[in-house]
Amino acid sequence: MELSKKLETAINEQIQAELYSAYMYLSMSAYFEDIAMPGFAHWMREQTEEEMEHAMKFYHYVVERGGRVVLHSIQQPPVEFESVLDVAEKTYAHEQHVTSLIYKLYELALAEKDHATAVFLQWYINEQVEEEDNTRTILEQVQRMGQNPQALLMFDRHLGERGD
Ligand code: OFO
Repeated sequence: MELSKKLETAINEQIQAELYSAYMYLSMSAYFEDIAMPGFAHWMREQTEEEMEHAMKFYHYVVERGGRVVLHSIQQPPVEFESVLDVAEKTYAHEQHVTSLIYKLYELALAEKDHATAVFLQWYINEQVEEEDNTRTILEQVQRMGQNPQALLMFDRHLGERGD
């Protein structure tokens, strides 16, 4: 069974969304480099790599199903942020948004009776649980630190020491 046109289009849009996530996280990483928070920058580089993997997993899936990958343009991500807290809030909100996109895609796969795609998307559904959990945890930790620079610097060191 070939991938329906509707699903092909929707997955291509999701590839764009994943690449935008990578782009946005890389921009956040650059912001952290700029404010001398190398640990947070490292965390965001890791996020960037994960998003590239998410995009490529979809890419290979479209190819495997005999579809055509079409890459769309990626909008410019925000350059400036207010603070570490601002980035942490935006990251968590963004992951929640991505979860809603994955859910929509899953619902479309069910509506199209494409069970292979529904099964394939279950990996993303589980991955989003992890993504939301990680970003929510970091947000809560940053919220607890408030504007205490000492605590933020210690947390920055901790994030920098996490393995790649
Ligand atoms: Fe691809 O999960 Fe984050 O955005």
